Amino acid sequence: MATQPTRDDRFSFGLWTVGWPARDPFGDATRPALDPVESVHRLSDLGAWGVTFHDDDLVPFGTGHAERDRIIARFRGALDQTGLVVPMMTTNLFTHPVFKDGAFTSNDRGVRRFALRKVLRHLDLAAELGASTYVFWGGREGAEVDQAKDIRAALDRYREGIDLLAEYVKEQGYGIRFAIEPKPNEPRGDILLPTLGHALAFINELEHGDIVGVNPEVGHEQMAGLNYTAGIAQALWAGKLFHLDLNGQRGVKYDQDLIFGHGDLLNAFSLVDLLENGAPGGGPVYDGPRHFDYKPLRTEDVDGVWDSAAANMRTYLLLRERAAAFRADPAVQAALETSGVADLSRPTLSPGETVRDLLSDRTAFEDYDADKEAERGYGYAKLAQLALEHLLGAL
Ligand code: GLO
Ligand code: NI
Ligand code: NI
Ligand code: NI
Repeated sequence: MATQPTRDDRFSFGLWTVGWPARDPFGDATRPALDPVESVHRLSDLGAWGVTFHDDDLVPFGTGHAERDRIIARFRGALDQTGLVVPMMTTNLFTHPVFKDGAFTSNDRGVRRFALRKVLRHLDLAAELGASTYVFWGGREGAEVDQAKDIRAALDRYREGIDLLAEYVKEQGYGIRFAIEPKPNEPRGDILLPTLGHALAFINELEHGDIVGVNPEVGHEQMAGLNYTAGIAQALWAGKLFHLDLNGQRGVKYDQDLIFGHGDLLNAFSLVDLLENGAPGGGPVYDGPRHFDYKPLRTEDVDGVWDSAAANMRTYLLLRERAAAFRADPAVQAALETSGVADLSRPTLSPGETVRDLLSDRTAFEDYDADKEAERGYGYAKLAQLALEHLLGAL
């Protein structure tokens, strides 16, 4: 099987990923800024399919009209030359000091109005460039001081903002869907919509929630100690997996944005298995971009940047290959059978059966020998080891 990426694999990268000059809270940049046009060419050469970006990644904050048009035209030239597409775009609502208390949820109304305008302008460009997804990562929507932020009011304003923007997209007929990216903390002490579950609950409260889904990031869920694959499965179940951010994270700590697979590798394996092969019991599948939101290590020079970009795709393809072998292995099929994995897809009540029928079914309770039934082993240890051995290429 191929471990050389092709356009069909639909790998995409944020301009801000490879382009990160590696400035961190404790140190200066260790690499020069990259020209977005060069990034497009390099990503294309590596076999990527798409490129994504924040408004300010391409057009620096505060750039005048004419210069903005020139920059965009030059960027479009690179897209045309390479055939790279722009599947997703997003807004930087976190770098400029004006957003220090948030964007849609700043206590300052003027900031909130400015944030909406900043998004609206970039949404118009997203429609022009044919992006189908628009991501909202509310990095500054949060607080450090409990008394400083009325969370209920902040959620009202968050909803007002997202609904207004969604209504605009519908009115304009842009055909763009929104994807909210949860994150528990960093840069704020606590961020609103900290996990995928919070985001799904928020979406349920929207007026235009039909075009709003989630963009879960591996590291963000793992920063909250959560299981990314399980979260992705729930987002699929809810019909809300509109996009995803792939990377690596090693435990509950700062947002590492490692190369995909360079964190919890077993979870990366189960993720690729789910994305590529679907759930064992069927159900909705994800057919969107395989988007990488990682940061090349600060220790790397420019060569290391491109090595790391290639590593994300190669790791994904290797895992895809191992996941296919896992599913095809008769020993795995037998282990799944022993574990009763497919049985979970069977409704607990039979067709037409009512709660009254259940109450009168003595085998379900009165005659049910719980102690005896509890003797069953589920065989999960064997299943886990089969997964691990396939992952290692031992089978
Ligand atoms: C930061 C986020 C950020 C978003 C990006 C897209 O932790 O992952 O990189 O993905 O702003 O909206
Ligand atoms: Ni992130
Ligand atoms: Ni991250
Ligand atoms: Ni992200």
